[in-house]
Amino acid sequence: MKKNIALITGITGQDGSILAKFLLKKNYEVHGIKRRSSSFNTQRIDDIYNDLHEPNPQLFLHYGDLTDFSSIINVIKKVKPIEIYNLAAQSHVQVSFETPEYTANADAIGTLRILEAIRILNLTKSIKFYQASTSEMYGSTPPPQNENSPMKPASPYGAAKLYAHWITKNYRTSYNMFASTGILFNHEGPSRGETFVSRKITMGIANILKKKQKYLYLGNLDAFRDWGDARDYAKAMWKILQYKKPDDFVIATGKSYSVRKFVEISFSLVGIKISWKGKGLKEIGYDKKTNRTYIKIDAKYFRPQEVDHLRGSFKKANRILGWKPEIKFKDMIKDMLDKDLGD
Ligand code: NAP
Ligand code: F7E
Repeated sequence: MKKNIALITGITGQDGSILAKFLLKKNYEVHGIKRRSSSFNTQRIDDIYNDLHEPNPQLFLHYGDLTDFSSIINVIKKVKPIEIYNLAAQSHVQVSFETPEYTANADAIGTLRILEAIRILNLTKSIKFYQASTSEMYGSTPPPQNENSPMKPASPYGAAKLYAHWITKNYRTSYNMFASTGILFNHEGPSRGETFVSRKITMGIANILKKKQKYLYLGNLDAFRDWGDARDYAKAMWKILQYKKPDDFVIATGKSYSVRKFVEISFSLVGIKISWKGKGLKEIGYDKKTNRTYIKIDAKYFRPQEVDHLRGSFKKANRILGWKPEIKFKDMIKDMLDKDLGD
């Protein structure tokens, strides 16, 4: 029987690595695009990568970069996938304020490059394309956000992703391509990048308990996010491409918590009750029993513009794809803490 072949851009990232494992379990042949870097950047997929000299390899890596059209078109031509998951991106919102042009090049034009490669290679009828859209596209639109909510991005990242979202929809309509988007709200887990707030908190706690770090420095504690578990969300990406027609789907949990609450729950899981005192940059999070300070505020973690509150409605995905989040918020934090305490 002919194998399903998937190509994942961003395979070395959180979602790419989880999706690769998910697709391998479904018996796909999985190809991934990785960037050249001066040291190894495949830690998240090392456990599934077999030496190609061994019999029957199922995972293949190709050098490429979303800012380099020739690498994109060559990989697609060589691999001829039936599904492409475009997960590669400069995905850090704060970093996008410092590298706005690069972020637009990789996240916005990078998506266009893939769509153009598919069109130029005359593969529009044989490839299903998935675009990793994001709740950051909603920006200042108040919750709950769904597929029809206005999109008012509040960062170079959000704006670049909105271009990618719309160009995907355009190629769907203009060229009758199977091009879908998943508008995913924040999703985390033990392999989350260390500078996103969730992982920064769980790693910070582990480092404090191991006496490797004294304080956890954070920015805005009062933003609300709808945090799900990346393992549930990888499943949603696959389901989106298995639906009979291309479409757009919000993937979220429908619940939101503040960063402050994330901190309180995480510390409570290691037996520390956090209280707060002070205001603004002088605010601290501390343990009343011991008077030990754990959290301090650093102005450098505040963004030029904040997205105040994201909480998604996943009704459409539930109704059409039968998808719902399975892993509970607290269990996800526990898994992250277990990983960081064990490292
Ligand atoms: P991530 O951990 O930051 O991974 C990003 C991946 O993209 C990495 O493999 C990275 O390679 C690769 N990459 C970056 N720039 C590239 C370029 N110019 N060319 C080729 N590859 C490049 O992100 P993630 O959390 O897995 O998110 C996956 C996708 O979903 C991203 O598009 C993100 O914007 C989007 N998204 C994420 C969330 C979330 O909460 N996680 C929510 C909504 C949407 P290196 O390993 O070499 O850096
Ligand atoms: O920030 C606040 C920060 O960087 C969450 C990406 O995956 O999800 C992610 O973007 C909140 C923000 O994620 C710190 O101001 C406070 O309000 O973890 P984050 P994000 O910006 O929501 C979306 C859906 C994506 O698509 C993105 O790719 O936490 N915050 N103090 C902090 N954030 C960070 N990073 N570091 C702090 O010290």
